[in-house]
This record gives sequence, C-alpha cells and structure tokens, in this order.
Amino acid sequence: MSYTLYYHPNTASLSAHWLLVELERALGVTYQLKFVDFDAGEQRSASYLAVNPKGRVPTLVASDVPYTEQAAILLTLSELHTEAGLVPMTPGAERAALLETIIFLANTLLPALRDWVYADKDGSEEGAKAVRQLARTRINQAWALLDQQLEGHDYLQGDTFSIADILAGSTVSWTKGVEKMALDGRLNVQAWVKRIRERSTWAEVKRREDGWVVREPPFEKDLV
Ligand SMILES: N[C@@H](CCC(=O)N[C@@H](CS)C(=O)NCC(=O)O)C(=O)O
Repeated sequence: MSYTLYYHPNTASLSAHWLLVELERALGVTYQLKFVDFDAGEQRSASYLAVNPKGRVPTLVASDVPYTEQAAILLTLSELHTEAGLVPMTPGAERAALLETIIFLANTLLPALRDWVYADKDGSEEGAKAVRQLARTRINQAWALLDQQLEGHDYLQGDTFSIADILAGSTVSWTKGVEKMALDGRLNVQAWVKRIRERSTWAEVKRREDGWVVREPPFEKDLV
C-alpha cells in the first residue's frame, strides 16, 4: 500500500502523521508527505478540493483512494496494520472501549477545538467570542472526563498505548491556550502527556513537520 499524507504542521493532520511514524518504526511502512500551505490558501485550491472537497487537512491517500477525518484515518490505518498493536481488533470490551473513546473525541473535543481555533472564520467576528466561550467550556469538560479515564492508568486504553492516545495527545500542543486547557490542574493528563511525549516517534514527527510551532493566537490571551 502506498500512502501520501496531506498535512499542515501541528494541526489536525498531526495524529495521522504520528501514526504513520509509529507504523514506520514498528513495521517499516513508508509514506510521502505533501505540505498544504494555509497561508497561501492552498486548502481551498481546485487541485486540493479535488482530493478533499472539505478543504481541510488531514487527507490520507492510500493507493489512490483519499481518506479524510482524522478519527476515521486512524481507525483505517491501524486496522490495515494490526501487527503494530495500536487498535484492539477482537469484538468485545476492549474494542468497545477504544471505539467509545475515539467517538467521544470526534464528537466532543475535536469540534470544540475547531470552534476554539476557527470561530471567526467559520462564523463571524461578532459571534466569535461567545462561540469561543462555549468551546472553552466543552474543551474543559472533555479533558476533565479524560483525566478521570486516566486515573490509575498509563494510557486512555488502560495499559496499552493506542490510537486513542494519538488522537487526543496530538491535539494538546496545537496552541498555547489549548495546551493550558488540557493540562492545568489535571495531574493524570499531565503525567500521560509526559509519558506519550517520551515516545521517540513524537520527537520524530515534530522533526519531520518542518515549521512545527505552538501558536499563541491573540484571542487566547483574553479568554484563557
Ligand atoms: N473533522 C476534521 C477537522 C479537520 C480540520 O479542521 N482541519 C483544520 C486544521 S486543524 C484545517 O484544515 N484548517 C484549514 C481551514 O479550515 O481552512 C478532522 O478531524 O479531521
């Protein structure tokens, strides 16, 4: 299988990239990267929209078929390479727990993060502050629950590192405010973030995403 990941550094594409580095390390899976230049509006260019009509990253092209949505990409990729052990495949409690966490993240944390970062662009300048206030509440609620889930465990799936850690963990450093909301006062999340960032694949994915920065957008100073 040949893989091409359309990405922008330290954004929603980071999870798919991190998983690809994990699969490369564990199994020798190879992939190509294509940088999508947000400053140039490349995500809205006709050529990119032909690959991903949503005009967003990530897009993973696997043997000529484009896949979008980071949660779906993580499930698909980890299931294509089960030998890496990043997804439980046997129907039952473990797989149900993994699906529950992935769907929880995709339904709650990820849309709230989108609103936090893009409130003015997706909506309007006037409404942005109110949207961000609600987004902040939702982000905090999601991390409070994840902190509980981590109580007494090394990873979101218990004792095993999985795509749930990749999906949640890759969002933490998107911006300074987002990082603060995840970490402040949450001892389990703090220990877990430290643990997953000790993986050599984390340092490697940051190194490969040339231009990787933790942003500090102006609105975060007012609200966090
Ligand atoms: N639901 C999508 C959201 C993807 C998304 O919002 N990506 C952002 C980067 S964080 C993007 O492409 N932004 C560019 C834009 O909206 O113009 C997913 O989880 O994959």
